Amino acid sequence: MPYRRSTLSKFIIEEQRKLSGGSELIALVNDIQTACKYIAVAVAKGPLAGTRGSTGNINVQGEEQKPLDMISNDIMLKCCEWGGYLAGMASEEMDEPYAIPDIYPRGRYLLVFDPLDGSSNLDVNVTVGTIFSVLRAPEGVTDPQVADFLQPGTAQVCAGYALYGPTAMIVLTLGTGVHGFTLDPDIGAYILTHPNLSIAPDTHEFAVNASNQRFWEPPVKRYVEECVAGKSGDREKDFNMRWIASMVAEVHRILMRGGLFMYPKDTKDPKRPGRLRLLYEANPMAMLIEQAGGAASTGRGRILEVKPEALHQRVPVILGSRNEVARLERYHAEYDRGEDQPFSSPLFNERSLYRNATA
Ligand code: AFP
Repeated sequence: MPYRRSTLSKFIIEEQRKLSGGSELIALVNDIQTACKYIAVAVAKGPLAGTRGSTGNINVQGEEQKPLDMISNDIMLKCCEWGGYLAGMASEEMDEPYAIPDIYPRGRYLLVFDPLDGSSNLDVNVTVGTIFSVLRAPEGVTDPQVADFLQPGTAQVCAGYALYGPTAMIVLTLGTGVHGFTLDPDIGAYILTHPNLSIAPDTHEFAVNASNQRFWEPPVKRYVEECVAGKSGDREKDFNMRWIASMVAEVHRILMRGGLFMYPKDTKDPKRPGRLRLLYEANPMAMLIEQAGGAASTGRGRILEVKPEALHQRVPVILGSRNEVARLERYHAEYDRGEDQPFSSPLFNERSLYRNATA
């Protein structure tokens, strides 16, 4: 009996009863799901709607903007601006925060989002997604400035992503566990299909862009070398590797079957401590991962405790099965204390127990 299944709308109303003052938040999540339905249709139509290719524009990130990046961004703004639940919005695709038009009432939440994460995969038809995070606006703030968005991830009241893949899904947390909903195209509703997602503490699968190996710090090199060495190395077990270049797809895989994902700090661009953005990629994903029993770290500390200093700030990301994240944090700590295990010295190509004194 399909009508007996729980929908996202029904689920969040039932969750509201557990949350203090959650009615506005629930209504905001409802507007977000409406936006995600529109984006799902736009992504699915793709070349049929003439939305492939490039706009020729470069966004604040220095990345090429796809037509669907801008269409998805506009859909999020238009579906969420009118309800009276938001004081403001910020997005990967906008240099500055978005002011709610004066014709609409303003509310007490802030919405930050990446409207179409993984969009460089659109032309090759690989899963992409929308990542969203909800914060409370500071008390009394109705015209939020950048500083009002610069809150640590622990301040999030809701985080989630929409996934546009073989099926369209929304996975979200309101702070009481992680739950997955699959879009039923027959009725246009997201159906609860994955309640109470939980990540296994151990894994044999890791995801990293290995082409950046030469730019990694030694603790990351050490970890990946051990995974690649498999049974014949220190880990004494074989690992599998994945890299989809779409964070939503990688995090979803980890929520489904465990694993480790990392885009670590590297020296590829000294001005960038990492590739992924803190406010609308790392923080919402970190909240989901932690709520599902995993861990999310910069390598040297919990992502959710990073104090943001800029709207589009980047951060190193290591997340997934908690025992693997803990191992990487240990390797970083040993490296920082000069106690790391043998590693190849970039200068003398020899293995030494301690960092080369001149390094
Ligand atoms: P795009 O949105 O520009 O495709 O970037 C996707 C992303 O931010 C994240 O989803 C991926 O994990 C990561 O970048 C892939 O980065 P590389 O292209 O360097 O592998």
